[in-house]
Amino acid sequence: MCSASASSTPTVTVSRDEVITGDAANNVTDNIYEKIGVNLHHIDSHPLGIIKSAIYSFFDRNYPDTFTKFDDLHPVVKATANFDEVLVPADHVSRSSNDTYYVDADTVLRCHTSAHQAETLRKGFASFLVTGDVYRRDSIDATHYPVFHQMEGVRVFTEEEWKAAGATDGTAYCEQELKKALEGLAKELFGDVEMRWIDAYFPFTEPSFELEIFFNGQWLEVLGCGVMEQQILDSNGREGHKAWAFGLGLERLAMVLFDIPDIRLFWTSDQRFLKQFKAGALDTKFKPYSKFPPCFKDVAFWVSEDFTENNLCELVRGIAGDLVEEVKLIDDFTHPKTGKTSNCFRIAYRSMERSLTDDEINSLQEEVRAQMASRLGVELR
Ligand code: FA5
Ligand code: MG
Repeated sequence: MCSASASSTPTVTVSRDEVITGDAANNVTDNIYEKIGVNLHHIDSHPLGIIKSAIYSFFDRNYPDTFTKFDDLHPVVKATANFDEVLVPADHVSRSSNDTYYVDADTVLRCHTSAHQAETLRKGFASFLVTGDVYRRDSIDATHYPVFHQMEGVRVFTEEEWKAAGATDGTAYCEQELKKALEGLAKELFGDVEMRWIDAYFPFTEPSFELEIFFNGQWLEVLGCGVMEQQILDSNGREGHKAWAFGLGLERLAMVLFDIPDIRLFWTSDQRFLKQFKAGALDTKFKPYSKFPPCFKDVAFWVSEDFTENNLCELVRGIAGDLVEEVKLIDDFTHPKTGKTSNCFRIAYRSMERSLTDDEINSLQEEVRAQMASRLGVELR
């Protein structure tokens, strides 16, 4: 249940054929499939393993014997668990195949650890932490990656518990306890960093909040949270109880804690990165071992009806892998006469490990252009 394996060997437990099926709904690509079972958060000396342990120890110290920990629940889950059981509306964008990886029409790569809320409640756990890899079709930049890690936290209170604490309103009590826990965690991890609460919306909590931390000159969203919707508790064996819940982005927290400037670094096998981190050491500041210049390539085209930025990002990631640093829309206009829309995207290529040659970048870009025309059906300009 609470495995703390220090192994770095990928342990894929679902075969490629089970994940990359010929099902019409399947949109899992090879580079996504390869991430399943890697479980970076199981490696004690990896920044993700270090941050996971630090969060565990915060909760163990401040809430002794309260949270049950799960960190090996499989990322292939039923769409019902990922969406319906946490009340995601039938027409919510996150259900679209533009945003989520489908194995088949009923099965997805979880897009958040909230996929395990309902089943864990049904199993009888009242307070738990669920850590795991999550998968999203998303944009490309230094803080977004299609595979990342979350830790879900849930704490259920019985009516006796919140009344015994002197509260008159269970929801207000949960909100207060939630913010106390997360502010305590952030203070412990980061000390005196600038942070702020933002009102948010999630289908599974009300009220809902996000916490942002000031990092590298910008506000960085590190977690979402709120008071659990009553229906989730009532449907899963906790009638009339109250709960708070959060979902932390582990990469984002680790970036702030260790000064890691780019989310791709978590996946590198370069020892110049990995060697800088030690199990249990929270005071490491990452020292960049190289700063190779980025190379920018623009691509302009008339968009097709079903063109999306996520599809473009996945196509570029499929060709350039982790050599792509950012894909950014820099121009968007609609021709007044023809009504056709033109987009221009700027693609930044950069290796974290070495300098790239012009030839290498040009051939990547040529392949991107070719596949944009053949697979995305856009008209290059
Ligand atoms: C959720 O996933 C909610 N399930 C969180 C939650 C749980 C809310 C329980 C309420 C109760 P969101 O989509 O905002 O929310 O993602 C949560 C965190 O994951 C973000 O704050 C961010 O830290 C991280 N995150 C989101 N997308 C990416 C990405 N592409 N790459 C890296 N980190 C990401
Ligand atoms: Mg968010």
